[in-house]
Amino acid sequence: MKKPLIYITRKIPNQFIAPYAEQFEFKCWEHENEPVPRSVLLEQVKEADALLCMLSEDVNEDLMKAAPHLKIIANLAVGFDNIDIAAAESRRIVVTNTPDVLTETTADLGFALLMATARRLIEASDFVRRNEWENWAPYLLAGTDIHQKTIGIVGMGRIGQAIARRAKGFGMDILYYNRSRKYQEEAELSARYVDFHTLLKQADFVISVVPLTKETAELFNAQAFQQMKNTGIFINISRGAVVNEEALIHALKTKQIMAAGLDVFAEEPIRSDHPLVNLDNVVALPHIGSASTETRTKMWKLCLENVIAVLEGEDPKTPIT
Ligand code: 8YV
Repeated sequence: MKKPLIYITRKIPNQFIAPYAEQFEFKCWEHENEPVPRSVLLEQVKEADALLCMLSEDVNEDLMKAAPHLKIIANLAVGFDNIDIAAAESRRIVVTNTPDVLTETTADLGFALLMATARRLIEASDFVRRNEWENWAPYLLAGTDIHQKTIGIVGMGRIGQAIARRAKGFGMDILYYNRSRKYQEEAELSARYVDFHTLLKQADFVISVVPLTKETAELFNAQAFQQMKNTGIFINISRGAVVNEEALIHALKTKQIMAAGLDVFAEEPIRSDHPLVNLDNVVALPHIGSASTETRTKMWKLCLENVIAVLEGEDPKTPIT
């Protein structure tokens, strides 16, 4: 009998697929660092029973049409804004993501960005590298404190809560805004539920942890940045498109807000001539929220477990719906 075919859109370390090689056939795009060209992808998924894909793939109706045998789409990410969920549902294709396994790693990165922007770590490191450290001076590269300040967490899901736990350890006041109020969690985290505008006005650090949806697209617009404190710092570890980048650039240039730490951008990857890269008050990272070796291993494994479960007629561990 023909083995079910699992198509993977990046080179996957062999150790992850080896345990399943007897029962399943694997076809993988040959590069780890380059996305599969669309035309190749459309051709290669033709016979696939399962698709294991990355955020960089637009999994739309055309792709699903090109893969008529598809039973599951397993995204190597917790976000799934790259997948047309309605189209998958109408074709009865299961969609899975990788929640939980990346929560703490992504929260670590969020906090690292917060600290790097507040204490100007990248600027300071570049200063030493450029051999400009000639004297000590009282306000040399002086940043702003983190402890005892107010953090405003926009999106109190798993990662938002993990950010709150870190903030609690730093003695911060915690405000949050979420679609629905989380009574139990807010009590445990000593977090206070406020509306979006109050959060913007009162927080010293505003951190975006919301998924990208129709409701959150450009949530952080000109009006939002105007409401933030002039000493405020904006951190984004969710999706670039929740921000109106023109408005953010304006707010940073005119010192409406003090700084931004960004792991995500509206169009990725960005190049070094992107206006957000060339501002001293921005720390820009290449979407590495969950990029620790340990977590990547867990993400690959979870994706494969989901794929195998569905191909064997069982329920996947982490379906989206
Ligand atoms: C991924 C992410 O690191 O999970 C998500 O939604 O944005 C990140 O964790 C990355 O995009 C890999 O697909």
